[in-house]
Amino acid sequence: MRLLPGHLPIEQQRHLVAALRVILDRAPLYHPVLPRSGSPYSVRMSNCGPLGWLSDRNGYRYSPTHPLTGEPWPAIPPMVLDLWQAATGAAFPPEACLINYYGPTARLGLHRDQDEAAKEAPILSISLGDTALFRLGGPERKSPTRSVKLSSGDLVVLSGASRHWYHGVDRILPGTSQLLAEGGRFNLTLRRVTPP
Ligand code: MD6
Ligand code: FE
Repeated sequence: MRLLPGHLPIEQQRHLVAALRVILDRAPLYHPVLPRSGSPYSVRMSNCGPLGWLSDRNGYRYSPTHPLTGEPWPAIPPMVLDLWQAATGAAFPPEACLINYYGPTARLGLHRDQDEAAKEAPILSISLGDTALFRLGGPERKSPTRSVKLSSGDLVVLSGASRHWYHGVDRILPGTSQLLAEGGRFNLTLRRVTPP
């Protein structure tokens, strides 16, 4: 895992939040549920890009359309595509940008990103708003883990072995950022889905 702390200057963070607002007007945050149990996530989600990641009673999958509006996802903002190129050095663009929103008590359980046919493509994450306590593990669910603080403007690149490591968000630290008027945290996770 490569952490790029404070990579995004505050003006770029504000610019990105403004772009997110436009995206979320068209593709509203919704409450996803876990496969089988149907229990709701505490995180709300939306997507931009040609494909969006969905979790519903039937499982995890990528879809070209929003589950509630039925509309195609909005495009990934050019600034985000530039960040992908700069941070990953990949010769191909991402196809999916998952937008996670964490209120003060939201968390995300330990998981691996493994629904992509492009198994070896890097993943880029961009954090905006309140600081998160991110948990990074290893290749097995029982692998030792460590806690990493992700602050507004930080980027994380998972590539190589870490592309397949377990990770999650233990909690956010409310009130640690002034970026979002409503408080909380956005995380963008950019992925290649189909083999380039
Ligand atoms: C989050 N991030 O930071 C959740 N996945 O809110 C992820 O699940 C994640 O940060 C793959 C690669 C990087 C990540
Ligand atoms: Fe993940």
